[in-house]
Amino acid sequence: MVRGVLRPEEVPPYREAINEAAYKYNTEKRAMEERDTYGKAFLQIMNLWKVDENVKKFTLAKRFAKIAADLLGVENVRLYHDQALYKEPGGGFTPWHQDQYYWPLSTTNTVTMWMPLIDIDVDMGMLTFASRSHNAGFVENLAISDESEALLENFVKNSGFEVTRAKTMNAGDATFHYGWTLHTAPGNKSKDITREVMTIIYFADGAEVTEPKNKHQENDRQTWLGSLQPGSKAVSALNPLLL
Ligand SMILES: O=C(O)CCC(=O)C(=O)O
Repeated sequence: MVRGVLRPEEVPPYREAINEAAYKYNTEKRAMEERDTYGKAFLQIMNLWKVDENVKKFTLAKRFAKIAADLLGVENVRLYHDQALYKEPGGGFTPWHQDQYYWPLSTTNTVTMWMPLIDIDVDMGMLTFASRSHNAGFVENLAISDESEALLENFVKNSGFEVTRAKTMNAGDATFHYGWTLHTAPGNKSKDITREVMTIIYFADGAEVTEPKNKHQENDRQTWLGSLQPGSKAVSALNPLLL
């Protein structure tokens, strides 16, 4: 975890802009009881940088991209997409999963910044990692679901990866995880506080679009990669160079 990526006084304006855009573009209207496990885990509102100028400053910020590039050991990164992940009061756990299952990209040099916009503790849905599990690569062809939870939890136990998470995070702190890092989060036990988190996914410049391995990757190719053909450089207008 990196503490204080945003200074305390920088948080409120970004929080306000992200909240406004997230609730404006949220399409989840079902009551919690009517949703499946994935739907209970969070409201998921994507590519807010395209619809709000203030969120754009956040998502394209060089400060965040530089941390991502340094962690990946590369000169420059491109944006894959941003997403607000709001775990509502009483919201369910996030099943174990690997993000890169969804991404038709030729590189393993991918990383997600996960930043709470309010102070949170474990019981509000702290992101939890199987440390070093990115080394396992593509474990199962599984989307986020009850099935991924059962199989990947078992995989983590049997593989002996250490399961780690922060006890608390302040607004503006951030964690960074590889696209292949197995991760999960507990539910939000709070009665009335939504876990407001903003995330940005980066990949190393130079990556190519790969042949989709599942229907989600095909959807991602069309949605986040401007429908570029497999074999072409992942350089659509939605994937700006950030440094
Ligand atoms: O916020 C969560 O509960 C899950 C986040 C996640 O899976 C991610 O950012 O890759």
